Amino acid sequence: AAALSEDALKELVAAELTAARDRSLGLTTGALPRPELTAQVSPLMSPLVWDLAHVGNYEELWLLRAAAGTAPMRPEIDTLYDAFEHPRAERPTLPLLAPDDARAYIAEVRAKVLDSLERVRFDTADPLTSGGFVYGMVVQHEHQHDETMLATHQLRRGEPALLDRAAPDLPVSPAPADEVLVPAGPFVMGSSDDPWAYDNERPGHVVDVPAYFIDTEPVTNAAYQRFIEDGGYDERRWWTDAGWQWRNASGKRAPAFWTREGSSWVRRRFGRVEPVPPDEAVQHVCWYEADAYARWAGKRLPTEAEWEKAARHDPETGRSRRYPWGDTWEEGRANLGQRLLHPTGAGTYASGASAYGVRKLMGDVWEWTSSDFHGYPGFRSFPYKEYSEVFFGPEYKVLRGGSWATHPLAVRGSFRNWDYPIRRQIFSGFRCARSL
Ligand code: AVJ
Ligand code: FE
Repeated sequence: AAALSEDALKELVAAELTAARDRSLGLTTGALPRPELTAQVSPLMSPLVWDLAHVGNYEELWLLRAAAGTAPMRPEIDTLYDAFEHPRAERPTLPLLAPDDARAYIAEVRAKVLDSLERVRFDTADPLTSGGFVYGMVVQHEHQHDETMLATHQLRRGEPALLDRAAPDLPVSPAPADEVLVPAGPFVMGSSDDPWAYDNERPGHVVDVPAYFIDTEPVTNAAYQRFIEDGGYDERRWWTDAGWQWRNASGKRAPAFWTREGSSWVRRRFGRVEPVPPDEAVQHVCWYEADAYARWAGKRLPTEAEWEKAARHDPETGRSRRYPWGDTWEEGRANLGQRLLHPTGAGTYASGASAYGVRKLMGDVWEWTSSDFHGYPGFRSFPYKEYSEVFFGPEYKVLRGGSWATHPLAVRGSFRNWDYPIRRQIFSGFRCARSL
């Protein structure tokens, strides 16, 4: 992107804003019964119509008011869509814009944004517009909420509302080994010059990582079933104190959306019930489950640095890549972008392997790491504290790599996601590591 002229960048921005909007509208129209847009499916989630108007309000705040210097369009609604003023559980009780009004508002914002794009200068001296940063931030934000809306869709009951495409015929070649050794040594974690990087990915800094083994594939449903069948949920020694507490209080004994049917497992996925595919990466597990599984397997979760070194470090050049396979996004190397509504089977996407031969570090499932969410050394919040900084601390665990639901523009090797260790409505799985 560094080589693109300002005009070319603006064309890209306009096209990506449009693509993101098509996706958002696709998740809030179609076969979805209209009352469900304003209903609350779970206290964990916002009504879909909240996400929709929030995306437009965020766009107004950053691309119109901040970047283009325009006056507020509807200042009275700002508080409704401020994620910090109203927790998710409370949102259905707010006087939210009705679906048609919400769509009209976000369309009006968008028209003004596209109009203002010609006037706004991408000023290299202004970090907000330099390289189109704030536009990239808004595109990513919309895609992030689209993924959140997919989690809402997964939680809802009733007739299926999303079209599931047939699984493509992907080449399958099993990884040569179940795990690989990453030798001890330094690598560059994070980035100081990625134009799309959020503040929490910055600055790039050298981390010296002791040697470790890391799994070449995420843990599959079949492997996870062995943990269940082996009594993994009943064995205190595999669980941390907090994990055991969660296990007792929640009563959970399998990933979310799974139910036992005779001697096998079925899962509910976007309104359809189907056998659990043994080969797919397990998803909808919380951090405590991932952590307990890893101990049962005689391993542990990778740290964030271990995950990122396996994904990005190129031992030949000493550089960190943007993606496991190289510096540019390439279609077909990862299961990202909601092309499917599920992870793929083990052995796929060999072409997406990292320099160390580790597969599926991008896409399929978000991967829990053992790390708490903290700022890197030299962290400075930008452009606002509420994106990352207010979440730093021991309550949140970091997830890496994106899921099948994550748009390619909203993830890269340095991207950091985070959530509470009890959460499993997200598209979360994991892989294991162990020290040498
Ligand atoms: C990075 C996924 C944790 O959804 O809370 C959306 C992204 N930030 N709006 C979230 C986000 C502001 C964020 N996560
Ligand atoms: Fe948001």
